[in-house]
Amino acid sequence: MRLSRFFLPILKETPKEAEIVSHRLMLRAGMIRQQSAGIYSWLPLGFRVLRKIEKIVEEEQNRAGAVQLLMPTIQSADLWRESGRYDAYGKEMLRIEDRHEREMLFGPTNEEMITDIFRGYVRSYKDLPLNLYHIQWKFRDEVRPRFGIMRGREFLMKDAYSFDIDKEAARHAYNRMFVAYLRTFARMGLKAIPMRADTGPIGGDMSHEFIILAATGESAVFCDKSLLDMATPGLDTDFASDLTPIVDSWTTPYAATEEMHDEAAFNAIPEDARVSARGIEVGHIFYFGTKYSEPMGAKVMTSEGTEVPVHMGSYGVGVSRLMGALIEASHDEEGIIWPASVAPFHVGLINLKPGDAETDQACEALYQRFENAGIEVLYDDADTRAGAKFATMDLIGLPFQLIAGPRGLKDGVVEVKERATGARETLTVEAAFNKIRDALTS
Ligand code: 5CA
Repeated sequence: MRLSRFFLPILKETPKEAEIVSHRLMLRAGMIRQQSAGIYSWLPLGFRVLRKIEKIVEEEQNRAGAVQLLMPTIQSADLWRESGRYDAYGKEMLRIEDRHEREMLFGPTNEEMITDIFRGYVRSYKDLPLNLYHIQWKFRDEVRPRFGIMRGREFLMKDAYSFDIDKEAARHAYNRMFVAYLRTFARMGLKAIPMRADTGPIGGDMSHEFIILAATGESAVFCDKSLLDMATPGLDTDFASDLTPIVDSWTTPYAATEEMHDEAAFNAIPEDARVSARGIEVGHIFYFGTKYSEPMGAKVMTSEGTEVPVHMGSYGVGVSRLMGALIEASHDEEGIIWPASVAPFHVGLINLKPGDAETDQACEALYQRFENAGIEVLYDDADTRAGAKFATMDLIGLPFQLIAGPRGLKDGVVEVKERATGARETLTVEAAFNKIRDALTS
């Protein structure tokens, strides 16, 4: 992508309304724009990151055996009356009336709708286990939308729903999502800690929140330090196998959110292993048995020929919130530092002297080579000051910068800067290309 043809509305001033660094940086880097309280447009740079996050979430959901579909944002109130949640959900639900005076709502979550789909088709234990998910916009009329997209009113969520014949099978479905979540967040370079959590309006008796430790996190959390160094389950994880040992290893050390905190249990661990911090909830998984299937009549035939309500769980990932969490976890004074897996582009190619024939030619050739190699490059071909170019590249945080100017090119060299470390190297054009390509494909 050529910067001259891209839409990257960088803000010079630090926006006053933004209280936390991720919100400030997303506004300054032209990634999002607030349209109403807690409702944002995703500008091209932000949208690219959102898609990358979605893709990782999708790949890991698919790997764990979940099947993707897409449900609408608008739901009928009648469906929610069946579960009893229409009135219970309160003011957080955005209620709408259509032209026929039918009561509708903008979905804050989809337990009812997925249960309706399930009961419409599935009759037998032979069709289980089943886990269906989608990535769709949700609306919750939060009392205090804040911190930008971190606590929005409209936000993008991945929500999966599992259906099993009994509690034991449902536990396996829960474990699969638990492990998929560990992998998902690790692939984004995040350390997410599963913590025992309250179930709130979703319900159920078993639940974990996946928490990123960050000073600006909204919740107080408590955990054992050992969880910070646990190894993530690898690519070779067999999701059909018994995942209990993995889940046990992650749930045995103490970890709980404020609502579930047990001071005595926490104090029983050695003082130097106690972590009391703040955290950002990027995922939340629930097992709630027959809470929805029973009232909504989602039943299946067992192998013995009896009919039973199906056991369910639901599993959410805050896809849009993750972008804020990623920035909170990885930035410096100059701006964002994206991990390569979610970076909007991999390389920023800086032409220090557009209009200079030799520099233009070298940059064009590099631009094409990167594109042909499947490496996403943002080519700053704009006629602006070098200082402004560097500041913009640092702000938007692409993993590598390749800086080319007439002086270096006279000697056949360019500069490569690694955003995360700030390390700079002067290399031949060939060596610079190879270095970046190898680093991104290793
Ligand atoms: N149906 C269940 C799981 S599928 C559910 O709705 N769970 S939830 O309420 O915990 O939300 C799932 C995830 O969405 C949360 O872990 C959080 O990361 C994200 N989320 C929730 N509310 C917001 C919000 N207002 N803004 C941004 N992300 C949010």
